[in-house]
Amino acid sequence: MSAANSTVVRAACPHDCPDTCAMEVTVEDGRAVRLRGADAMPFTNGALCTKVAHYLERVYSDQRLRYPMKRVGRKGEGRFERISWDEALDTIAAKFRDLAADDPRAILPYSFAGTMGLVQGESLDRRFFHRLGASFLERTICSSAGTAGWKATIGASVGADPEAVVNAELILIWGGNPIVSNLHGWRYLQEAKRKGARLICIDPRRSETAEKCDLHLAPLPGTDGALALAMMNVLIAGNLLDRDYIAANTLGFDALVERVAQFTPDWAAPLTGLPAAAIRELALEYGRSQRTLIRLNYGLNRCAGGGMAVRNIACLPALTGAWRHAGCGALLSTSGNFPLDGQALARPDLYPDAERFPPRSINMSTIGEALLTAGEPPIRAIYVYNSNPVAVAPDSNRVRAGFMREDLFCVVHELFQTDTADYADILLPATSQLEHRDLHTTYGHYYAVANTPAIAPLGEAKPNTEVFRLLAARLGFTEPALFESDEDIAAAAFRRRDPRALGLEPEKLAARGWARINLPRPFAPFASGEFRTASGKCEFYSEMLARRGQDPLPAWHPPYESVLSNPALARRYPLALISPPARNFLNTSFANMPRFLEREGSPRLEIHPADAELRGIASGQRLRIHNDRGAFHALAVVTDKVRPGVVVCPSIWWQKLSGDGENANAVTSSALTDMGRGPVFYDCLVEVVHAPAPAAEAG
Ligand SMILES: Nc1nc2c(c(=O)[nH]1)N[C@H]1C(S)=C(S)[C@@H](COP(=O)(O)OP(=O)(O)OC[C@H]3O[C@@H](n4cnc5c(=O)[nH]c(N)nc54)[C@H](O)[C@@H]3O)O[C@H]1N2
Ligand SMILES: Nc1nc2c(c(=O)[nH]1)N[C@H]1C(S)=C(S)[C@@H](COP(=O)(O)OP(=O)(O)OC[C@H]3O[C@@H](n4cnc5c(=O)[nH]c(N)nc54)[C@H](O)[C@@H]3O)O[C@H]1N2
Ligand SMILES: [Mo]
Repeated sequence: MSAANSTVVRAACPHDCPDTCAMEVTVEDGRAVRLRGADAMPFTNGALCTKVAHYLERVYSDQRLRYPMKRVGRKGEGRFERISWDEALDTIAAKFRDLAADDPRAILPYSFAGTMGLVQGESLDRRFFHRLGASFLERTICSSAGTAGWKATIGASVGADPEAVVNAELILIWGGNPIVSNLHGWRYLQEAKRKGARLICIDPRRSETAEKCDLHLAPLPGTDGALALAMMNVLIAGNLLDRDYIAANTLGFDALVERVAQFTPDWAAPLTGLPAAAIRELALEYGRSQRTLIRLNYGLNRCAGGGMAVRNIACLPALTGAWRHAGCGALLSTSGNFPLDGQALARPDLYPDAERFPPRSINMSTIGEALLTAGEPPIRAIYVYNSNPVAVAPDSNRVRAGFMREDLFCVVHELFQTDTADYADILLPATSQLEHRDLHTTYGHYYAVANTPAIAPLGEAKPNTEVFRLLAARLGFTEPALFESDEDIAAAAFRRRDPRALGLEPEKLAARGWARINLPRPFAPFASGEFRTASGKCEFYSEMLARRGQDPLPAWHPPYESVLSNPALARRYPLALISPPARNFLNTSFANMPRFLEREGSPRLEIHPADAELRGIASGQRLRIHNDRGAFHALAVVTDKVRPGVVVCPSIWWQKLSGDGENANAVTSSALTDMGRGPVFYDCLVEVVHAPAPAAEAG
């Protein structure tokens, strides 16, 4: 029976994924009853991933926080008591007012990509904390190393058109697992394969994607920079070059030739753990065709040399001239082509008194240290939204110790009672994507997607923006920018006069739900140069890096922790651990939903038969994975999907749902990358041993 009040509302998937799907929500009598991928949106193509296909279970989950609460137990214990919104907001405002009178930089916002929406993720929140004069947060936890490396070579986060990749004859999938983390992008790669393209996957693990490729190369983690240098060496030595393209569109070719002469395949072989012949063959195959695409992802930027690795890889297509063809070249992110008005969204000009309080930045990737060391001023309050730092930040023992501080005032605004929420003094209920308005750009295609609210907020949940408007009023702020409606914020997000914004007008977007930015189709961004660097060239020699006193040329930055770069550490902890995305989780989002917990089973550690045998380990046994920073437990999966010397824990588990109160970040390091000050999650040596059954472990 069809309900009288049935409507279809256009929505956007808010999650941190390159695909940013357009969705349609059917609402009957105020309740969302059906959610599907929009058919007409080319990239979404009517399909959703395994997780978001069941999104309504998340929206209507009985685990949703429905009203504000204050902590009644110890920090981390997770015991709370219901309070009113008035009490919650008054408490926060009073605390912030007190701290701000002394030094507002004692207050730190902490957010990431729980929603990727411009409105709920980077508008009023930014304005509010700017106006307050709070510390700035360096949002580095995902992609900042790769972004910086790409920027040094290419200039901005712009790359090959993901809808045109069928033009490529050879595709390298490098440091990414699109079947898991970029499913809609994978559809285009598969189409290329059907049309005859050869797919090569470069990943330490034989991932779901590697299984479907023509060739899989498994370098040791953190060694992609060396592999790319050796490929350049072979291309140059073999004269597999587009000399015209190089002359017209690149900077520093002669210096590059000189630099990479030393980086032969024989040099790279022991570093990468790949045979020199395989490296040479890869480079020759790459150099033989101009119609090549490198689809990089951020899996390879989470190590000491993550910035340089991406910088080196980004040099390859300019050597062969691959950029001449649409869908060819390389693709890391498409985000840099959206004509966003960042100043209008975030209003950094609202910062009150830069002379008295020089702006201070805190790196989110080292939040444990930031909370534990006395800064100037120390952090006395943290306001967490759109993120779950206790579970996702590296070196969780330190992160938890920081959040344990009795004198730290902690606000968490969340949909669920996450590991981080357990440390809140005040816990606020947040709306889901179906309950608020938003506007999305993306890093995986060239469409903007609008999100119209479909249902009323559940319980007393409020959108991020609404809470900041209420707090601004309580703090006596009067700037109109702090009280703008979500609709007005969305309407001003794009620079109207930028030709790329043609077609992105708010009314048009809201009506159809999505629109491609106004770019030629297909889009070949660097077919005739026009790189986004200062020189307008692809910079083999980077003037930006030179100015900063850094090595201006491609170089090799070894991992902090590996058998070759740190043999003393490797004698105690010989195995390299990586903890890439699990198929049924999205970072820690969805990792509390029964359906997905059931599918993932329990934390697993994939280990090669040779490494397992050495330690007397069999599949199904409970393992303890440890190093000097900490330990966590997982069930052994003995498999040749991982190469010897590497172990893999699909992630990210909620600590409190993992069985032992820990996840892979118990052992990861909070050291930072060479560029972009990013985290090094996949640069981590461990040892693995049998663990006693959990019962015997009590105490
Ligand atoms: N289902 C699902 N989808 C997701 C996510 C999720 O958690 N779950 N996360 C989202 C987020 S936050 C992001 S940033 C994006 C991208 O997410 P990424 O974390 O970049 O994930 P993947 O694209 O899966 O790439 C990880 C792959 O890189 C490999 N890898 C690890 N270390 C190295 C290395 O040193 N070199 C090379 N060559 N490969 C390495 C891993 O084995 C893995 O197969 O995906 C998003 N999509
Ligand atoms: N070991 C290991 N650690 C990793 C990674 C890894 O591969 N291995 N990957 C890293 C990467 S790439 C990333 S991007 C980070 C991800 O780290 P985060 O961005 O922190 O991602 P999530 O864990 O999904 O947490 C997002 C939270 O935001 C909440 N949320 C969603 N929408 C809203 C909203 O509208 N309002 C509010 N207030 N809250 C909302 C969700 O419920 C969720 O709990 O993790 C990093 N950590
Ligand atoms: Mo990420």
